[in-house]
Amino acid sequence: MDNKKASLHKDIDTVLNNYDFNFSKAEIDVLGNGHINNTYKLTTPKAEFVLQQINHDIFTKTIELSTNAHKINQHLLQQKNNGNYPLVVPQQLLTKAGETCIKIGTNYWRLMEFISNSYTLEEVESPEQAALVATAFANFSCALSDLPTNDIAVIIEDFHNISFRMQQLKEAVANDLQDRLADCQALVNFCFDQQGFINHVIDISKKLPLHVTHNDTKINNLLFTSGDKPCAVIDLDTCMPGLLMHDFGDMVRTCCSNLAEDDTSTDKMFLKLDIFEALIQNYQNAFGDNITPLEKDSLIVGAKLLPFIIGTRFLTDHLNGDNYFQVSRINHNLDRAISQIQLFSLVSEAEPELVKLAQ
Ligand code: ADP
Ligand code: GN1
Ligand code: MG
Repeated sequence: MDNKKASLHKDIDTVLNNYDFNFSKAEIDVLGNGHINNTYKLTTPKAEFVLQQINHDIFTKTIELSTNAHKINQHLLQQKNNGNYPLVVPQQLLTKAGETCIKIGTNYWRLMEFISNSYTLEEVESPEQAALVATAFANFSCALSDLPTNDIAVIIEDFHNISFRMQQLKEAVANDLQDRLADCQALVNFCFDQQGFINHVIDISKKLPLHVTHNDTKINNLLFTSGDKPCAVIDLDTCMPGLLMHDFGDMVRTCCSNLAEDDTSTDKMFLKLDIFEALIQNYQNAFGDNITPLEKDSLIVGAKLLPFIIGTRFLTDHLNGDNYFQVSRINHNLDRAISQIQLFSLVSEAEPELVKLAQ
């Protein structure tokens, strides 16, 4: 075992000693492919768990993060007991001292129930499956609709604020810390040319009501069980007050492209319109009267905004030297930015058709 691995195992042992369970025979495997935290599966003879090291550089409000998740889980459980929430609610375990997370050295950790026989998908394969995905994420938001937004902490300020993200891009361009600007100047210019769209987003955002939203509704933040049926919404790290269009937009971003988030074969990219139709129809239906007409109109704005905002964030991180999103190859963030900005262009071009599909 190398030093890094040994030190990781030592930290994990220290973390687990704080929980009231016998982990002496636990097997540890790496889980998932998130861009920020490190997540592990613990398998013991009696039960399975998810152990997560929360990236404290990014999630500086770590205690608020796990407290939010705890409050949300409690609320969802109550809704479930009242017959108002159909999905499973994976619980965060409390330490012996009753804490929602634990600090070891400079790192924060938390432990959650692992939902047995569950798995994630990176792609939606059919409109029927998309309908289930949209309904699951809408059920999640509906069940939280009576949780006051003031009770939930803001975990990352201005997370989906387009003005803030454009300002960050502007600073990254001005600094050009890694001398990378020349190779992506055209993409940068394209982003700054979208001021008309940006103004529209700013305008509509002011008129929309706040909900407790998930803010990272990627398809791989939904657990599925046999028959590819959604069984639980996971990754509550960025749950905080937000807009429904953001959650809808991230679903579209990760379900409606035929290519992966970092695939640069942009000439081969297309939008899966049948999937989009299933998403928007079922999302709106699941809300019933709990969504306003303006919120319904905003869903298509969200579908354009999420690829754009995440594309600009990848581009900013590329210019800054890949400090935020984990990368696994040279120019990985640039590739992600190219792909997401192309997706933004495709969604924008398809807008008249998308509006019809939403009727
Ligand atoms: P990240 O912040 O790294 O995206 P997630 O909370 O999404 O972390 O977890 C990473 C992966 O771990 C998920 O994609 C899923 O495969 C698995 N996972 C997370 N929570 C659970 C759970 N409660 N039960 C089963 N698997 C889970
Ligand atoms: C990050 O960690 P992960 O993969 O769930 C990011 C999201 C992005 C996503 C892009 C806190 O989510 O905002 O949409 O990558 N999370 C944070 O795939 O920045
Ligand atoms: Mg995740």
